[in-house]
Amino acid sequence: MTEHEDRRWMEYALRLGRRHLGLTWPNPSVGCVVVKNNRLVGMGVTAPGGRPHAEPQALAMAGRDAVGATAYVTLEPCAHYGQTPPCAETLRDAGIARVVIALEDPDPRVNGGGRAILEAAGISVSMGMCRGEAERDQVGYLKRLRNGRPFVTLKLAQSLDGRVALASGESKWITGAEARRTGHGFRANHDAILVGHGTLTADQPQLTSRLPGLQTRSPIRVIASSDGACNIDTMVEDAGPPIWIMQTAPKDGFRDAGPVQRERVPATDDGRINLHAMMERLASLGITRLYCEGGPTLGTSLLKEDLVDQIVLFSAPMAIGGDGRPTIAELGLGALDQAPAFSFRSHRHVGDDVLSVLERA
Ligand code: AOF
Ligand code: ZN
Repeated sequence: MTEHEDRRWMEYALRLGRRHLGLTWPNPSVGCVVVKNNRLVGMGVTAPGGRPHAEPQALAMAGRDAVGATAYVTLEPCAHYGQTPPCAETLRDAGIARVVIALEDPDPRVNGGGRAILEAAGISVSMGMCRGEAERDQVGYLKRLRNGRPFVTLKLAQSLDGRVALASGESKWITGAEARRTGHGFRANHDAILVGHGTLTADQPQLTSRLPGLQTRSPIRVIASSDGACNIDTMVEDAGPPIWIMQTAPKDGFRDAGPVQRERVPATDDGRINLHAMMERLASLGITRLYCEGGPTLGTSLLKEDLVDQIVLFSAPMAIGGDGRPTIAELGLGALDQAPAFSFRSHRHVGDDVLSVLERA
């Protein structure tokens, strides 16, 4: 197999893996393809809920064609006994001759162990094919393992002069329908969506993914409300995904209906939610990819706390003026070199608006 062919098959496996981003937490969404004589004989992606893993599914499809074949996996095959045997052993026992892996699995139960099982069986292993793309796809999984918090994407939708509403609060609509649809698409590949209590009260959003075909992909709905008070009646009624309320107030004393879970998190000195502690709690609950549509107050706090890894910025070709409400509130910077800095990763037109994706510099 030439390097060009290896790359092509790994890209195929990466595309498969991306399909279940947002559905497999706390597990990564891994893609696997089995190839024989440069022909695809099996493919799999980590199932919703995180199990079964990708490899046994791809091997089941390949059947006896797996003997002597090459497997392309976007993450090192696991080495531990869970509900099923380690994927590295399953690949070995299926007769796979060569395994191409994009990225080492830093899970302490794996961490080189999968590769070692394969090599001990005389299987040829290539590590690092398309590593950069695989890391990008696995940012949530990696962030939670390495930093104990989810990868945080902040969504902003604003006028060309950085405003989200008129002084009156009127904000419907600044960006157009296509931008809003694209925003819903982002919801679908995240594990959870976060809003502040202010946005919830102002907009009464459902926070679900309502794009055709993606209705079953709505993330957990997380609401940050330090005193725990929030009006979630419309959400409880829509039979959508669970609602988690992050609050500093005691959990008892609330009478909740439906799929509501309250989590008590530590407060800051001035009585607000300690956002670092909240992120740690979300990670311990399994969240790896968090999408914040939070509104200016929450977004500004996340920026201040350096908790924003990526921004998706929708900009509308409309001026609102300095009397409008700013996208980002006061940061109280004393010098420019203290400003949260990002680098542009991509731009594209969505309807009449522009979508920019920025990542933490
Ligand atoms: C693979 N293939 O498709 C995935 C892997 O709780 P368990 O037993 O499912 O194990 C979770 C761990 O398995 C997870 O932390 C990661 O190390 C690995 N995920 N491994 O071989 C897969 N999703
Ligand atoms: Zn596995």
